[in-house]
Amino acid sequence: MNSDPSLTNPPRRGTFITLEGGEGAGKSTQVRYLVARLQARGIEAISTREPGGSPGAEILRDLLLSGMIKALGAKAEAILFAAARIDHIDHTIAPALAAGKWVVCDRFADSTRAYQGTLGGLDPGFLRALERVTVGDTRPDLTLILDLPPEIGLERAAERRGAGAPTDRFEGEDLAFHAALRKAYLAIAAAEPERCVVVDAAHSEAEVAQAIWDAISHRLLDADASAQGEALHGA
Ligand code: T5A
Repeated sequence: MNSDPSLTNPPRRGTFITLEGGEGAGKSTQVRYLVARLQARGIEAISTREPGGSPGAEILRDLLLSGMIKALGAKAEAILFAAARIDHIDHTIAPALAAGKWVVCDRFADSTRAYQGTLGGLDPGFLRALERVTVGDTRPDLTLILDLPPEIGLERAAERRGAGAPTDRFEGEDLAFHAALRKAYLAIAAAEPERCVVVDAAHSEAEVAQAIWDAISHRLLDADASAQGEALHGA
């Protein structure tokens, strides 16, 4: 009989973290900080993004951000974001979680809720149904919502893009849209406080990174350590 549990038990499911927020809130920057910090602790972690994150979804990303799909309307756009998400989950997220890794994802299903929900005034029932069939059990363990006045976020995004470069599909929407988007994210956080933490993104990169690390330590690492302690005591 095999007595080594590592040979008989499949690895524990990894941890799924998503970062959300409006344009230029600092998500990509913070994904890099976070993955580096997790890896420095010896945790196997990968970074990924939406739309995209797998070869098929990256093709859809180009299409979605080009603005070519805009004419089809918010409902069709939401369905295409969902199609990209299915490919991303199947080829990148689910395999990494099954291997016990941490997955840190720049945007996920809350972006569809916030952007397509705000932009198209879509029926919440339609968005919920779409999310259910797209995401299934692959729900984030923790979602960090980077909150920032849209004026600051758009300014940061414009600086990064450089003078004269064209805006992408959603950055080009008016300020009222970006203000409504911020409200939509805060409403998601208020509705699901067990999953979401709002992080004030108006501080320096290092300060935001520390706030994110504090949330992860509090919500995931401490909880994980005490669960392991309880398991040991119970053994
Ligand atoms: N979308 C996406 C939908 O509509 N529905 C969906 O379902 C999904 C998944 C994706 C677009 O698609 C939409 C939302 C988006 O519009 P994207 O190119 O991936 O587009 O762009 P975004 O996700 O919006 O990300 P951005 O690149 O605009 O912004 P980030 O990632 O939030 O910000 P980041 O880290 O690139 O930083 C922007 C600039 O600010 C600086 C950085 O150095 C950089 O120059 N910066 C800071 N400056 C000062 N203080 C800080 N704390 C800073 N942090 C970063």
